[in-house]
Amino acid sequence: MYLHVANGQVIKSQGDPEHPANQGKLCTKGATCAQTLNTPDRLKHAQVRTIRTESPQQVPLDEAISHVAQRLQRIIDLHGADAVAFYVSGQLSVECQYVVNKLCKGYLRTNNIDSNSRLCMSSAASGYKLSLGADGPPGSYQDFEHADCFFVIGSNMADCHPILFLRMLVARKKTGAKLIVVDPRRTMTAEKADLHLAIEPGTDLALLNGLLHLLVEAGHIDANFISAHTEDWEKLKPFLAEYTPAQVAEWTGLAEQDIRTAARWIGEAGEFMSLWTMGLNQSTHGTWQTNALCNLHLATGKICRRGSGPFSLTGQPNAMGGREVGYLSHGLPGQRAVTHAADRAFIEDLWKLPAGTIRSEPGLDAVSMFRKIESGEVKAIWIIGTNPVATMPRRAGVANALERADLVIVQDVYHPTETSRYADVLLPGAVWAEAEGTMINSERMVTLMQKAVEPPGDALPDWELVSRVACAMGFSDAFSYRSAEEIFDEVRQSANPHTGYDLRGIRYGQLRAGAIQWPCGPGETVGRPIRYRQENNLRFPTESGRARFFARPLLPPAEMPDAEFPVILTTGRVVNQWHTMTKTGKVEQLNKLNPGSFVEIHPEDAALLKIEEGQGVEVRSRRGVGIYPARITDRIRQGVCFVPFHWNELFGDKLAINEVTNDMVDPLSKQPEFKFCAVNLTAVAAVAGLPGKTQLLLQESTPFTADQIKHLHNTMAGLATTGFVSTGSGLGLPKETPFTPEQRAWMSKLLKDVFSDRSGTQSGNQPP
Ligand SMILES: Nc1nc2c(c(=O)[nH]1)N[C@H]1C(S)=C(S)[C@@H](COP(=O)(O)OP(=O)(O)OC[C@H]3O[C@@H](n4cnc5c(=O)[nH]c(N)nc54)[C@H](O)[C@@H]3O)O[C@H]1N2
Ligand SMILES: Nc1nc2c(c(=O)[nH]1)N[C@H]1C(S)=C(S)[C@@H](COP(=O)(O)OP(=O)(O)OC[C@H]3O[C@@H](n4cnc5c(=O)[nH]c(N)nc54)[C@H](O)[C@@H]3O)O[C@H]1N2
Ligand SMILES: [Mo]
Repeated sequence: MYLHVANGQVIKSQGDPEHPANQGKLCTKGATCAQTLNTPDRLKHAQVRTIRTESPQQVPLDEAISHVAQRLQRIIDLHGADAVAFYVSGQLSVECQYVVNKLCKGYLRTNNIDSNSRLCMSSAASGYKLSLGADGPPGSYQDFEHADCFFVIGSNMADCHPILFLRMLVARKKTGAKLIVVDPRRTMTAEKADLHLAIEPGTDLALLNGLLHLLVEAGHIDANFISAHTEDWEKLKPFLAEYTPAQVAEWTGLAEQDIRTAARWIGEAGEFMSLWTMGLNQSTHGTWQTNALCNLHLATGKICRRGSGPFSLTGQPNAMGGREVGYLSHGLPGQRAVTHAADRAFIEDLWKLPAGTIRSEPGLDAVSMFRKIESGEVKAIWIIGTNPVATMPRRAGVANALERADLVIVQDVYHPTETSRYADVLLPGAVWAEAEGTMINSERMVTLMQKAVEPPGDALPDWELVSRVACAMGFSDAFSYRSAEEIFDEVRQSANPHTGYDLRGIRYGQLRAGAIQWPCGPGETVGRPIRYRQENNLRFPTESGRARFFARPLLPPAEMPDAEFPVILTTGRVVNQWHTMTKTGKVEQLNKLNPGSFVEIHPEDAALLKIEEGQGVEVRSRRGVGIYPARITDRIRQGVCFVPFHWNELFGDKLAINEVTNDMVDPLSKQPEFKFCAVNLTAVAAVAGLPGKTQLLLQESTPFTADQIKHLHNTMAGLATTGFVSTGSGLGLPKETPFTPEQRAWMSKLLKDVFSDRSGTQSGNQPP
């Protein structure tokens, strides 16, 4: 991406036509990102508090750094290294992810570091590792132009990977490739499909096994590939018998004919590509779903060749880079694991540590980490580039944990966020446009983010904040990096011949001219688009060199609907907002397009529950409750409702859907089941989503007619701040709405009262 800079400020962003991933195209969020760099809530200075009931005060950065170093050291001295934990992000640079992992696992000697990838890609990662031997997709985006059939399952690409989706649509126009979309909702992605399978949530394993059953039956199996490159096929085959089309149709709620059509298209396709994201990963069987999907490719031999393969679409910009440098609790740089003696020895060497320094047990995964803080076993947490109070399941437990902790360090670029409100120390990070650093996408393309402008105030690149704390703790021999490039050169030394991970041929100098894909060995100038294959020799990075089949039976999600909680809740994203909206929530154009939260409900469910369009609906689970305006639509299955997770407490009361979600995890990947829990729905009178006081006043002393209130319900419920326009004196109702000037003035005053209250709590004047 190019940034246009004037007077030291980024004024406009523009796509880079040479970049291999997007060829110059930007989505709405990329196109407007310049507006998010310099906002009033930008965190420009460090803040510290030593007394819990007070709010943090601005201090010089050096003071904050030595404060962090001393307090961490004291907690380690008193309680041991495992009393400290790090929770980091797939939105940080490779260099920051690497340095924080090195500090934690190598120097503090605890493996308690995990990242928001745990909520995102960890089921794909564990699934790949079991099926193929190493993490990451085996192919590249250029496969799009060569596939004859796309199988998109549990992914709303049109909204969440819009540029890639466009690339797929363009490719399909040329190649005539078929598109099958498996999603319980008729999303924008499903709308473009040749075949939409509106599956009953949580039953994808039945479908995947059922498709393989049909592929076998039709003889669409590559026996040569199976015998040359895989193992355990014979164990899988008998297991498939149960997954007859009739049985699968019953389990999945799909038409038998549609299942047969999908199998035929996959079987008859010359090249077959499958794409998936959170609809499969965020499940208590996410790893198994990845295995079952890989089974389809291995059985048909449609993998590791141009146009074919299983392809998980990574969510965050650098979650791939983070997984590669081992920023999950079991990982080490170069796709290595703490559980492998040889991997530990290699990294101890690289980090110049005595043998036996790195601990061999995986540390705490994200969900366990916050539970252990809640129970008092872990005393300190350093959170970098993620907003767990809004994005972890069962968020009330996360908030409790942060209240309970002795020390909460939050390194962010904005304040307040839902999480920064709990911080004892706030460290000001620089955003990507203000620092150098690399990021790696789903197809292993390494891109150098180049510095366009200076960070504001005392803000520093994230890697530098971490390195400076490490130096203050006495590790200056290992952390006196002068640049991100120096760190990258260390990362390059972690190449792994076993998995093919190899950045040795990639240097900052070349990256300045353009992105490069790994594997790229010494002396090479371009990467390779297909992994595991050298000319005609295909070898998977498992011990035997063969990929593995796994028999993965259909099991129910952790919490099934019952009489008390009869409806399935699934959660996810909208096209113009990003996660907790710390950036997109500030862009007027985006807020106009996706102004507020909502709950999607099927018309028949709505009729049964007497819920009207726009009316407030209480979504309640065993854990908590949220209130959202109803969006009644047949895009969703009966018995299922959908709520986006973007709007949280900074935007109004009772908006945080993670108050409601379940924190049960996949036993292998430890990824939580955000896509399935049991809820009940009740119509409520209040205008959902508006701050509590607004709701109350609207009911009590309103100068509005019944029709006007309905209008307010329909247009503004759930919008909180973002549903209003800014007027000279604050927020107000848009001009084109049917209200008198007096009513508008009344509303403006109300909003002023409400939001001046809220900004008081937000800026940390009161303890959380
Ligand atoms: N606009 C936008 N784009 C984003 C992001 C964002 O916040 N906003 N975030 C990025 C990140 S980090 C990620 S991880 C990706 C996520 O990208 P996606 O995974 O595509 O997005 P989600 O909306 O979380 O979920 C995808 C779909 O899964 C479906 N689903 C739910 N339950 C099931 C099920 O049981 N089976 C199947 N087959 N499908 C199911 C949902 O209906 C939904 O349409 O998006 C990335 N891109
Ligand atoms: N219910 C439900 N919950 C979900 C999901 C779901 O589908 N449903 N999806 C899950 C998934 S896939 C993901 S990836 C997570 C995302 O969850 P989070 O990562 O918690 O969400 P973000 O809003 O992206 O948080 C990023 C934080 O980092 C800050 N930040 C941005 N840039 C920088 C930087 O350069 N440096 C620093 N230090 N900070 C920065 C932002 O201001 C923000 O506070 O949410 C998960 N939670
Ligand atoms: Mo994600």
